[in-house]
Amino acid sequence: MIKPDAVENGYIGAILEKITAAGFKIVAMKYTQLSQRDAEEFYGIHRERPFFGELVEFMTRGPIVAAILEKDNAVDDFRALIGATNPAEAAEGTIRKLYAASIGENAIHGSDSDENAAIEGAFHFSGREVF
Ligand code: 3AN
Repeated sequence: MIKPDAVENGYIGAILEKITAAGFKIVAMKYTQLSQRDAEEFYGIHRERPFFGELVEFMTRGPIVAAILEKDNAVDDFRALIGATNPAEAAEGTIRKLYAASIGENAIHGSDSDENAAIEGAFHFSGREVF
């Protein structure tokens, strides 16, 4: 997901350019907005964390771009491309270093395993929206 902060700041195009230039194939994509219920479900694993309320509020405040990406070693390579959760710790040239302002508003989400990628893909897309 390209998160609400990056959408608000006009970074959709630049971020998609970095993703495709890094060799990822976009197999599904949509411009949408999460409801409170959607965000609570998507981030259910963080429900007990102190930042959960803030995270849900942030993720629902405006539109996002959701996508499913394909590549060999996609999870690890995408996490390398986006950089550390905290942009202050993200490597030079990573998406979060370039386009994110804080750990709470960090521009982009990437799945942390193939298993979660499948769950998160099915959360956003029906079978006929995946190519
Ligand atoms: P990542 O997105 O790098 O996998 P996670 O899964 O640890 O990071 O956290 C999920 C999301 O929760 C982050 N993308 C960020 O928006 C938010 N988050 C994580 N840690 C904090 C924190 N300490 N304060 C505020 N928000 C946080």
